[in-house]
Amino acid sequence: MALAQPGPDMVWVPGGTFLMGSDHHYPEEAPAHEVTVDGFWIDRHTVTNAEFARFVRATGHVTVAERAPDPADYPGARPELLVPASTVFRNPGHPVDLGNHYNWWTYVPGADWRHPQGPASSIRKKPDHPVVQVAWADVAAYAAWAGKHLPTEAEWELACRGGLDGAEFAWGDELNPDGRWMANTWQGEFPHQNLELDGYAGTAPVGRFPANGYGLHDMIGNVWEWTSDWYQAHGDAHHGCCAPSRDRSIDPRDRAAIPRKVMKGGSHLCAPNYCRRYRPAARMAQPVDTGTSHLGFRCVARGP
Ligand SMILES: [Ca+2]
Ligand SMILES: [Cu+2]
Repeated sequence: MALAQPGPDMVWVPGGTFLMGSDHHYPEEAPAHEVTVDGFWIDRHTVTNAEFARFVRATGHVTVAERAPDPADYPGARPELLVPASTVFRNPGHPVDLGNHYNWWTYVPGADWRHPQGPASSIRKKPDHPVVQVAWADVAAYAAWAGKHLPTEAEWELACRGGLDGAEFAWGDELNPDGRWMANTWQGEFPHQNLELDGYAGTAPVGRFPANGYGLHDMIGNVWEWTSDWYQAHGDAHHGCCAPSRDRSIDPRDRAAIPRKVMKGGSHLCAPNYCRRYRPAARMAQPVDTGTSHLGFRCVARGP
């Protein structure tokens, strides 16, 4: 299916030069540097469960989480982990050591996009929530089917800033202007106390929070979003020799040597006491084989 004309569910982001990254937060965001991007179309909201279901019906696509991993790809992995499964957030119900993310992330057999919290969960009442538990191969297949692409990190960040170059947040410099919640994040002490002051404990239906300056919803919070860039620390690109590459995106401690993409935007799990990544400059590395209960995506279309 080719994209003839972007529909009303996409908006045009004018190209230009903007300040990407930040010198005031996590090291992987620095240094702030000027980047020039051509104009492009981008989805107004993240791809929903209903939209992903249409793609699966049309193509028969089976997601990464629904397939058993090949033992050859995961040397040393315990056999009981080589089953269809995905990564689910579980509220431990009490304070835990924040240095160990296994205190709230669990690898759950049977978790997939139709069962985002595990086999007993369902998306039946969540057609308008962002699809989650999708790995890179899944989102790339969706984009190809839709005649679109995944955004580069620079495209994504330019779109997220909504015309407010250099601002802290996608809506300005205050987290809660006039006391309002502008995105679905985490209030309270992560990971055990979710005060839900913004109205949502987990994902929210798309479009429930105010749009940014370009008319885009949920660029910040709700779910992290895949981008097409191989992960590299900004600092390496600026002080080192090399352009980002698939091989250099691999965490040297990872025995399976899974390459990593950049994900952006933060999620409903981002909390002041743990992860202040509800900002346009924030970024994290995500292994391409791994979907989670707080990671989704949206697409772009380029050219006239
Ligand atoms: Ca929330
Ligand atoms: Cu976070």
